[in-house]
Amino acid sequence: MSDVNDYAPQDAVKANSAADNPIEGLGAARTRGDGKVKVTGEARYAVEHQPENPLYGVVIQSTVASGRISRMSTDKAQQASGVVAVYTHLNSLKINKPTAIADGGAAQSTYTPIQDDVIIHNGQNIGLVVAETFEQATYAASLVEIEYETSPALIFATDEGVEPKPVSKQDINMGDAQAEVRLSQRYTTPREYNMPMEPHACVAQWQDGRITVWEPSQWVAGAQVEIAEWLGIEVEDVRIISPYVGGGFGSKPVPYTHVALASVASRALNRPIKVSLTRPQTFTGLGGRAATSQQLELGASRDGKIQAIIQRSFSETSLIDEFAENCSKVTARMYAVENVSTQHQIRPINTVTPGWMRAPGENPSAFGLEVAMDEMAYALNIDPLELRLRNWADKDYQLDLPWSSRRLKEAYQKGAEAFGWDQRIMTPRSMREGRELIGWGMASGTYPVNKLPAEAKIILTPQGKFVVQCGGADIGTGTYTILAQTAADILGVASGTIEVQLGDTELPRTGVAGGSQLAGNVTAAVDDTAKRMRDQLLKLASELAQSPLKGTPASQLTLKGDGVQHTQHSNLAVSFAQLASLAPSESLTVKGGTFPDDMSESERDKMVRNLNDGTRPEKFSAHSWSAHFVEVRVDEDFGTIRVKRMVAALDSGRLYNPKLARSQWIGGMIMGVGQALMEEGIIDPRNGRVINNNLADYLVPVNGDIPDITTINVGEPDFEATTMGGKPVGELGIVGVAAAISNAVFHATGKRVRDLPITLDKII
Ligand code: MCN
Ligand code: MOS
Repeated sequence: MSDVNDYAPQDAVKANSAADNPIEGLGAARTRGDGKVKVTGEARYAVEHQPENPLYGVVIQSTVASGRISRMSTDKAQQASGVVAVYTHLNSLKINKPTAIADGGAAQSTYTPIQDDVIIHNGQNIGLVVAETFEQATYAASLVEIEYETSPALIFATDEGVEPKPVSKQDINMGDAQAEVRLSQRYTTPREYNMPMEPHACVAQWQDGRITVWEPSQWVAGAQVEIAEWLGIEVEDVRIISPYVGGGFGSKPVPYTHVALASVASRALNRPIKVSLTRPQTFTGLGGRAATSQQLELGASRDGKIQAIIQRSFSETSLIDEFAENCSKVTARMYAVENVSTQHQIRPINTVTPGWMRAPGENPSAFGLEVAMDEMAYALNIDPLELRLRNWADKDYQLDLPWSSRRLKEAYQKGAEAFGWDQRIMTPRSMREGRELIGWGMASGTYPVNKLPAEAKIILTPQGKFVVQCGGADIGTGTYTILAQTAADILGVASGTIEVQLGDTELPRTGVAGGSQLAGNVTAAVDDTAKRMRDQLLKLASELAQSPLKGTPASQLTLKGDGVQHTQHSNLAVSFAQLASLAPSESLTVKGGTFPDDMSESERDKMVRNLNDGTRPEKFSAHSWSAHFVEVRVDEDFGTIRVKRMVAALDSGRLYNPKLARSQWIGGMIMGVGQALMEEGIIDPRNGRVINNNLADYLVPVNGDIPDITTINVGEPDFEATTMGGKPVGELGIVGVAAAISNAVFHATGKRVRDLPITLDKII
């Protein structure tokens, strides 16, 4: 991998080097503050929390896809050594059905385990064995005897069969577009899995009518609601603790049924319980990205103006929940096309309810559209980049709104330049080196700006240090680091001296680390809070009886050098530690945030507990943008595909931390390589079992698969998009990568692969 220093100079934000930005505020390429505790193992992940006298729970999963449990015997398991309880539908341990997100709740799946004998998918969580040790529970789980009465199962979503349900439909202006050149193709993506390093594992501890759950969470406020619903208790009686998350990639916004089992079992037994899904169990204990299929029809004039797009797409969902991996999210937005008709349907089958996975919707949507654009470029014999420029959207045609900012042309230009795109010979199979066919492909990507208010708190400690608190998560993204940088800017201290606390329902209200919005939401909240703290400190310095600055108007004071100084006479000063010792302690905690001042506490709760309450800028259409350029090498004899180079130019607005933004972008791009070339859940057509349910068979890229990656920042602060001027980063990097790779493989081989992943059997 290339050196982390090759991110572009930050022209967007003035100060970038330590010399320019000694406090390492926003815009500085500061190294992650949580890096050391993670590398040294000091950081405790959820299931590493060791309560006193814990029990261990092991989940039992079904081995058929459809039907009912006709007989179950837990006798042998219950008699095994160390076993404390075996919970199945045979006991009457109640779990309430949680409210789905669509209905204002926090449940991504409404399945409630162990309430009946019905089986709706293979690998369904149907029991929990609880023992004194993990090994005892694992062994006892193998002793549970289960027989099934199976019924016919729908294993794959297809064109035929199930009654589809349209979830989105749009006709921008379907006039009778006359197109000289038409193409119509189907693009598919398989079932994919998030695969975070940290498995889904929790510790649930019931105590005195309340429950505390150490649960890796992208959204503690949501986890709190769902667990309260399962247990039938007040939301306030649930505490979620999640300071570190070992990756989620969309799989950890909400807890899944193993957490319901852990929570009710802890209450029933009145002891803390640890439950960890095994890696194979994570494939069906929660859902990954749904398989998708889209038929795209593009019509264009000979000179390369796209005149119409018609799209019909579907994705699979479970029999009980409506989850849509909406393939039309990008279709009407990327280009200036007047006539667009899209319809996305969901098709219920016998699977676990699918879930979010990095850029749900945008990701398969961009795969279809951006490969189709490449196909159109070849049909018209126009350079693929040139075709995109000829269809440049000067506004959002879908919403008929101006862009808040769209530096995609700059991205095309700078990306192409860095890649050397003008050296490309259009004809497939025309570039080679020895046995290797060389393919150059490109594609665009985008991700929308989502927004939600948030709260924060800042405390000045007796030692004169600042502590920033916020309920948001850091799932490996850098939230800890950028919040210290945000506060440092205002408080004038080095960001490394600021402690940030995150991931706890006891901390100030914050919404989800999802939809690539948390950075924008919480930097704005901390910025506001830090300004209130600054004003408070200036006031204290000028008013406290024993302050050396007493009587100096606050307007002549400033925060500098770890204290308050006179703007004219820097020797007139009081240190923060000194102020802390002089001031009443309640004056040293300041709350702030971005909720409207008059909004009630309960309204605020409702907002952070609801995934549908996010807002978008009203007068503008706000998005991040990207242009990907990829070189692949295909061995002509063996058909092996290697990615040789990747260049991406990206517009995420202002970067709060260019080093972390780059790390996020390349993380997304690497995931895109996996999606393009490797990732595919292989399902047994006989019984719906996920065959490759482990990291040896479900392939994700390793170091050796990843080439040189160049990222070029073309963003500029966009204050129409967000308060702090930044746009989404976390999910942007993956969108469009699979299309760019597929297009490169076509250029190398002449073989168009429309079904991911692009494995060698598809190009021979
Ligand atoms: N950032 C920045 N400038 C901006 C915006 C963001 O420098 N204008 C940087 C910051 O370091 C910030 C990070 O990028 O912490 C991500 O910010 P943002 O785009 O707001 O995304 P979220 O904080 O909401 O994080 C969630 C997002 C999502 S939705 C998925 S999926 C995903 C992703 O982040 N999952 C991840 N990146 C991940 N990275 C890791 N390591 N692990 C995951 O599970
Ligand atoms: Mo990300 S898939 O929105 O958690």
